[in-house]
Amino acid sequence: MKQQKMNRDWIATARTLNEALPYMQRYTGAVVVVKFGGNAMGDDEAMAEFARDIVLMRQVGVNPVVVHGGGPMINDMLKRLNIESRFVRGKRVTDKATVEVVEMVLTGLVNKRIVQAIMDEGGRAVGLSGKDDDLIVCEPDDPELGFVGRPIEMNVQVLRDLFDAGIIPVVAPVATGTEVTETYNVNGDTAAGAIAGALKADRLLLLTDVSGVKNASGEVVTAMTPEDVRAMTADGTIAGGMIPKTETALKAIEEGVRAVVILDGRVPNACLLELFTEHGAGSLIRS
Ligand code: X2W
Repeated sequence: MKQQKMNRDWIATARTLNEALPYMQRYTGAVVVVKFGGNAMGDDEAMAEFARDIVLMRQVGVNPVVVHGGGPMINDMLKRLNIESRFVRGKRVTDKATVEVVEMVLTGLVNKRIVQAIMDEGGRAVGLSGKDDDLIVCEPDDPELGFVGRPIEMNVQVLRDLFDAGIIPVVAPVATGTEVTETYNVNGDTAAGAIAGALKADRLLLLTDVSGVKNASGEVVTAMTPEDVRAMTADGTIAGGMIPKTETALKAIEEGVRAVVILDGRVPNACLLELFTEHGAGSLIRS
């Protein structure tokens, strides 16, 4: 009995690979920016699974870029250091002490955890922040937020150089300013959108902890246009934490990204489901 079941699973695996061929062909050479939010990062096993998906993408000829968040990890460290923190319109008010912790946690702990996970799955990953090779140059986003940056200049050649070398870039959303020694904390979605826009990526996948954009009856909308998003925002269907994500999506599409998908990163193999199966996952936004 057991033997038979295993045989059936192998056949299903072979069929899945067979059916994935047209999708793999479609995405050969494509640039896919994956925003991996702190809330979408699970335990070590989930991290390994995510890393495996990214390595598989690279293996079949996709150029993935991972842009990560780490809000919950920053919160933990600020708490340990007894530094109070608050958010205004979804962004962390960032003073000098906070920006130091943000840079340490994101470029240190979180970035290296993802790099290591990709290496452990047999890929090649290099971690960098927006400071490296001036990838992301910012100006202050809003005086009320302190050292929170809004990207004004992107230098993505370093990412193309890494693609050519077969290396997966893993980017922490910390940036440099126009003045020397400035450090900016950038919202992870904003950084991912700016990178995807500058690369004119084929896909921007925003991995989060919700299943997608929901309509008034609470069902996930699987495909929508920027006009649909604007209408759903105007009538209040899209609200709260979803707004920064849909705003990022609209801006990225304006800058030339072909499509943006907002999906649940906690679903196993969410990236593969989206790219390599007919099923797709989450909400796809495209003109
Ligand atoms: C974020 C950066 C990390 C982030 C922060 O300080 O939490 C701002 O709010 P998630 O996990 O994607 O939320 N920056 C300006 O975006 O993390």
